[in-house]
Amino acid sequence: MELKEKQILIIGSGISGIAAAALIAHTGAYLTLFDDNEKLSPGEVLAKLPEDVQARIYTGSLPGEVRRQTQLVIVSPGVPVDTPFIGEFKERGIPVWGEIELAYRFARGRLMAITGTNGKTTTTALTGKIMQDNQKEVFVVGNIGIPYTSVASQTGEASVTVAEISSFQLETTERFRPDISAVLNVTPDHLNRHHTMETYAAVKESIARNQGKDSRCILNYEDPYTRAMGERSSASPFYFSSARELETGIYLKGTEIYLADEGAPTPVLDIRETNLPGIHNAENMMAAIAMTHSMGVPLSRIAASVREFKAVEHRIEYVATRKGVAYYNDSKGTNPEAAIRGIRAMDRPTVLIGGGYDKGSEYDEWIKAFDGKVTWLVLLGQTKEKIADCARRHGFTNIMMADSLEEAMDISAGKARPGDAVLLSPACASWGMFPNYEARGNLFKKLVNKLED
Ligand code: UMA
Repeated sequence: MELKEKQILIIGSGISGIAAAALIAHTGAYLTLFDDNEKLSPGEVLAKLPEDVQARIYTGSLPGEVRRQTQLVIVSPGVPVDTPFIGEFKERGIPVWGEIELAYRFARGRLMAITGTNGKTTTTALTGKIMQDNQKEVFVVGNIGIPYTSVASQTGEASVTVAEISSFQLETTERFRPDISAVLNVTPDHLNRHHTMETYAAVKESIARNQGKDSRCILNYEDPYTRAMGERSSASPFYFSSARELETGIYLKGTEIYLADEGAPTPVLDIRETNLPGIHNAENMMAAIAMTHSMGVPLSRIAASVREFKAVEHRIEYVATRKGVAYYNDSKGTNPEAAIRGIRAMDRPTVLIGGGYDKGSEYDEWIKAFDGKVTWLVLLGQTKEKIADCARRHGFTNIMMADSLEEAMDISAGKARPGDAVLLSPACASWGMFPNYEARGNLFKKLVNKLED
């Protein structure tokens, strides 16, 4: 689509909206940037835009005249698309693209795209590392925190882009067609946005919708949703399994990962040689290995990169298991949005340690993301009363107060049952109690390692 002189409306002034505006700015299109948050002033949005980007800016509400002029809508991932506001554009036949679709139309080179309910950030980071170790121009983008639009114009024919794609982002794709895709698993999540599991799974499945049989979609054989996707996919399914040997595919046998792809099974690596503990991580590794192998990277080189890979410290970092309870350090979850990712990454009942320095954040969305998973909330720091009030307003009352991280750990270890997780993901900065989040995370890890097994 020729964008020159088109009236384009970008919705959302978070990192996606700003990057989308910067990408379109030089096409000769007329840009309008709208954010429905009435607490934001147009001046604050303007300050986020690069100096050479010209756009009309509206916050709170959008005048009818601007809506009527709009010829193309670009939505940020956080914008739900089944609302009357978006419906009005669709009824008039105005295309509504996500920021990912926009980036895809500008991008060059090969694209590897990963989705799934859990593990997609680790798999994307690992796939990115394997490719970066073996290829010159590799971009790692998407839900992982770097908008695809922010790199799209830098990509060339020789580039490889590794993209973490969320269900929010898939909802508004159209031509988006990865050269290789992966759907790691589908378990209940984001149901407030997608309403039913069927819709949510269908959105995930759409990652491979435009692929042909000449390209692969990597799928989890042990997940009923993703196994079924392979049976009807227009792409070539290639399965991974942590529970059985596959005739063709990649699987875990004991602690060894084997790949069987047109030939006898080849051992790739022993998961004990890696820094990624747990079966869920074996699955993430298998997906990354299958994807990079399908891109032509030799297995020995893939194995070397996987052995070197370290999960990002303090970011949903697995620390240890004590008395059947898995401890996770997400000290880098210093704001509610980051902490939402922390809690979403948990796949079991969780005792959550939160609270810290007051940055004036609102905690409603974080509390809503608890989604029945949080059994106890253990609070510390300046924000503890504010968070407790907010949690109670949302009907969550299993709250304990602590005066120090040491006390919070004692309480959490007492409340957690075997099979549970304890997660430090404070949604607040560490200041006032620690010099920085690293110090907070390091103390947490020290306390975990001191716990008796
Ligand atoms: N807004 C509107 N109208 C709406 C909704 C939001 O105007 O109907 C405005 C908000 O007021 C705010 C802005 O849009 O100013 C925020 O946009 P956004 O929520 O799309 O957030 P971005 O900053 O652009 O970040 C998004 C992803 N956010 C979400 O999907 C909610 C980031 O994933 C992603 O890293 C980033 O794009 C780059 O691709 C976050 C996430 O929580 C981390 N993802 C979910 C998850 O992992 O579970 C899906």
